[in-house]
Amino acid sequence: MQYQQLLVEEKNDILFVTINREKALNALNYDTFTELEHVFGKQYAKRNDIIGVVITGAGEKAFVAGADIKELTEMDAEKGEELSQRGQDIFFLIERFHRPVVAAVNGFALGGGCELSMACQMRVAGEKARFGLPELNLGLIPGYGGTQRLIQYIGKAKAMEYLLTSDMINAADALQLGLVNYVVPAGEEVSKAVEIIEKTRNKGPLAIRKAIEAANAYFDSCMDGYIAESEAFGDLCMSRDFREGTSAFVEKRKAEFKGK
Ligand code: DAK
Repeated sequence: MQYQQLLVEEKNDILFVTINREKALNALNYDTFTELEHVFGKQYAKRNDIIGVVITGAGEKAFVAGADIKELTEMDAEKGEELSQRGQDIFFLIERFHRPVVAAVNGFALGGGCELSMACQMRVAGEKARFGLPELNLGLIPGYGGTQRLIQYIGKAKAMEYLLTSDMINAADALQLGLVNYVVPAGEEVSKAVEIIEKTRNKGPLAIRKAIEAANAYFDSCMDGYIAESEAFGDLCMSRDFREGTSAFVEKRKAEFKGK
């Protein structure tokens, strides 16, 4: 697939995905969702050589200013539910990706943009970043997992406040609330995201995959996270990576993991 709405580049085993609709403040239209689905669900789903992904927005003003409001024409209940589920499924691909996905939030992250950032496993905010779920202003509610993930990150009391008032959350407050991992000077969001991903480079790839699966199981009502953790632990005990990791420790050398 030729990407029209995204810039997708690989550098030093890291994938950089930029939502590239600067004139519309990187609003997520239907085609952007299709391309994100292709990147995370097909093109890079089995690429074990990629050590992490950075998602950011083009320009200096916005990460993503929401779903493309101009595309949200009237729709019936069935179509609305279907589109919401489609968005949720695509964001699950990001949340469950086998390597860390870090959002480099370089400006407004509103509505679907805030939801996209929350589907990433970590968030680095620039000083000018603003998060918010303003859907109620449009007579809607967040439809791409926002009602669920905001509570997961900041707890129900503050999440209810931001959900019901549509107030924006500035970078300093986002850090204090636990919504973002770091706040950095504007322009340094991507390099900080890369720094985090680089710290995971030499870990066992299978262990990283299983850690992500087990952590996500905590939030999956169909799963028991403790059982998921034990199963993942058992699987890893059978891996060559586990034998390599323990042998390398005993032999006082650097482990060379093969992801097997
Ligand atoms: N969609 C489309 N275009 C947008 C946009 C958006 N979300 N946000 C900004 N733009 C466009 C503006 O229309 C403008 O385009 P032109 O007029 O120049 O053609 C350009 O980007 C620059 O924006 P502004 O001129 O407004 O820039 P300002 O600096 O004055 O203001 C702002 C920046 C971010 C405060 C403002 O643009 C703004 O309030 N934007 C809208 C924020 C927002 O409400 N986002 C949507 C949240 S609701 C659904 C599932 C989910 C959703 C909906 C349905 N279903 C399953 C059916 C989710 C919806 C949302 O995300």
